[in-house]
Amino acid sequence: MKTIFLGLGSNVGRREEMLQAAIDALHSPELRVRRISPVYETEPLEMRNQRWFLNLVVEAETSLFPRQLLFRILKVEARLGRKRLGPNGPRTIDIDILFYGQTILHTTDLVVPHPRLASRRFVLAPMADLAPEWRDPVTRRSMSQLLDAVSGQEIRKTDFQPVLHS
Ligand code: PH2
Ligand code: MG
Ligand code: MG
Repeated sequence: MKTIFLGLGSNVGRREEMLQAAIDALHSPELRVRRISPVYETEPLEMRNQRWFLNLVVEAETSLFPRQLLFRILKVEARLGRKRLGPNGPRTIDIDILFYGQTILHTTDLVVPHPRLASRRFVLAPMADLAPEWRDPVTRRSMSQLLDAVSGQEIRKTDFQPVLHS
């Protein structure tokens, strides 16, 4: 079993319901969701004139290999009605693999850890809430160190907390 961290985001429709539905759909015998971070409302990065996102991170344990995990995620995204409107279009749900244990992986369809996580407060803040001492195997820095080094993106914690159904 590997410990993994997934980043979830939604900026279309009923964002809270999308996040809860995604967590419910991910949770399975091969992918046990263990913890859910606080939810942040976050200014869109790398895309202009869009609604703010709700973002969170989940910690899970999985017996799936990285590409199996990717295909599981793509299925869940499709089931929740994600339409791919270009790389930076608005999204009902986006699920990204942030970390797969301490594994570093570069293939044409999958790069882990997520290549842009070190510059994204919307990833680092919920990551640091769950696992401040977790180290990025690429930079060797902890989540709280990486979070301290980012600036510029507006985020705020919300009152919404998804639940973990067994
Ligand atoms: N996802 C992106 C690009 N920009 N900005 C925020 N605030 N939250 C996201 O989840 C996000 C983004 C690409 O997937
Ligand atoms: Mg993404
Ligand atoms: Mg994605």
